[in-house]
Amino acid sequence: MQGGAVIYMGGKIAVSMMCADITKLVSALETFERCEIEYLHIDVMDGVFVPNLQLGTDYIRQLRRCSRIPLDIHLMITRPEDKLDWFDIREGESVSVHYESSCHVQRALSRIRQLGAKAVLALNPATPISVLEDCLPDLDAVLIMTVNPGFAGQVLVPQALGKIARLKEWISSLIGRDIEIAVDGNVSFENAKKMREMGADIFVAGSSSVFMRDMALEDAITRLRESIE
Ligand code: S6P
Ligand code: MG
Repeated sequence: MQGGAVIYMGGKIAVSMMCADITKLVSALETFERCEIEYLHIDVMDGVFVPNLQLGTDYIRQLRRCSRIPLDIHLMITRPEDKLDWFDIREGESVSVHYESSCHVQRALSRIRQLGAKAVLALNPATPISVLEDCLPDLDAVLIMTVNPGFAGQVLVPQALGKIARLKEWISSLIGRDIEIAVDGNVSFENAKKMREMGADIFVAGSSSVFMRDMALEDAITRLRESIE
């Protein structure tokens, strides 16, 4: 290679902030900037759509003040179309809503785009990819849940791997171009490699990789990058 910057062509990493050690948040954010992490993944849970409560609107506002990394907001809430304005969504951010969370997902997706963010539709493990067909014009990416949403530290639902490959092929046969595929849940170093082979582009990294207890953040990020090259 002569001069010029090295261009990284591998998958992108979205670190799951719900798995971060709150006592080391500032230094973790510095590490993420240094390692050129592509997104901060924010899990928002309402205790209704999923049986858990997680990160709120004030946390999100404060995080924007502490980091320049774009947010990837994963809304696990019912009727997200009525609540999007709570999040002060910015241009360049990415926002996912669940197909299963509303009968008005198209309204939610088009509002997300209107706000300048990337519109992403998330599918639970048991939801077939065919439900995406009439949403494709409104989508910038699809989020394939590889665990049932609600908690970190779960085991991969194995059939979700084949779903990534089927989705990749189906989208290009239908519209003749690629739409980014994100994967979320038990994205371990080993699973990430398989997910990459199946066609995943964005990897949500939680307790199975970047936030492993016995590994330094920077080392874990390097290892994950190697798995998704
Ligand atoms: C789960 C949530 C995820 C988790 C992440 C945790 O409902 O959407 O984003 O935070 O999957 O990662 P891990 O490696 O613990 O499964
Ligand atoms: Mg998530």
